[in-house]
Amino acid sequence: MKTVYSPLHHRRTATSELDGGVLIAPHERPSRAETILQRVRDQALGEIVAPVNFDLAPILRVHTLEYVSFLEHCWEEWAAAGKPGEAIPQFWPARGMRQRAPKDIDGRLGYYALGADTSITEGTWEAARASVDVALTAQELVAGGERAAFALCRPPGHHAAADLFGGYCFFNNAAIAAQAFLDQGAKRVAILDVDFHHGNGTQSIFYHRNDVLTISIHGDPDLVFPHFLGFEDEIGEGDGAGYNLNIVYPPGTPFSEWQQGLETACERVADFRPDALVVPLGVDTFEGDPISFFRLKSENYLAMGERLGRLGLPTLFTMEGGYDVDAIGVNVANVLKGFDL
Ligand code: Q9C
Ligand code: ZN
Repeated sequence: MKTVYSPLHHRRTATSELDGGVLIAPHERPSRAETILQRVRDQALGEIVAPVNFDLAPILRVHTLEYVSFLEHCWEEWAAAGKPGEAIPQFWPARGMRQRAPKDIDGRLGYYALGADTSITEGTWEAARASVDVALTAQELVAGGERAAFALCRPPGHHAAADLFGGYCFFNNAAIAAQAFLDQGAKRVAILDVDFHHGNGTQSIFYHRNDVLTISIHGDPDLVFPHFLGFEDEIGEGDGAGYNLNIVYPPGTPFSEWQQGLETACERVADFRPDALVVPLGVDTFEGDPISFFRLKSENYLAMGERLGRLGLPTLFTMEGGYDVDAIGVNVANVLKGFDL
């Protein structure tokens, strides 16, 4: 299958992630995309193509204009305010407080953030826009008749909600691509998120809708990020009731257990009879991942891809997490290889 890649991801080079009370070098770093690209090349998985530039319209189908404008101008406002470091939120509209975006940049940062793990930097906007272009270009390949395509998105997207950034995400690439399928005439789209973390942004964007089935298999949010969403009793609301499925596993989960969740998920996807499948693909389920707690092995990603391929659906993969940079290329390429077997 074809891979869509843009070197503009290099515009996001944050130096700080707040973790354990100190600023560390971010887990979500440029070498991630380069390692994956190199492996896709080495394994001759298919042509690597550059993205087309899209305007804001498909982004605004999913994100609010106020949020998009905030992201566009955040860095210049922060720098103009004379702040010495990267833009990191510190204050939130917590319980009992007003849910409104104030004028001050510290207030706006907190209003639009779901955590303090993701700093905004010079170039973040350009990289995040390019990441959406990558997803939408791959979406067009699939809509145009390709069996599948791999959007090598960086930064990732599945934690970003309509008006929230965090968890290393700014625009929800998978949700924007799913909406693009619908806007081009698809009746139903399924999103099956296999990243270690709950796809909270994707869930919340489609929570009240029955034209997008959202499924996520992830670490128990009682124990890990995103902490406040992703529990199994979240099944959708209103028209969306029954169209969200969360499958949760504990620390130490091996592929033999995880695979049962994938089977349940795939059966639900097949029952939904979607016109297209979007797979937010994170490989932070790997046993060596530094911030996660599942125990998948590299060979398991072949089986994962093979099962997804057996659905027989037009499929778009969007790159999400995975932080063992040495293994990320092998693991991602194994999913794509398994899919095409
Ligand atoms: N100490 C994705 O995989 N920060 N995002 C965790 C660890 C949140 C992960 C901090 C992890 C977000 C796309
Ligand atoms: Zn993740």
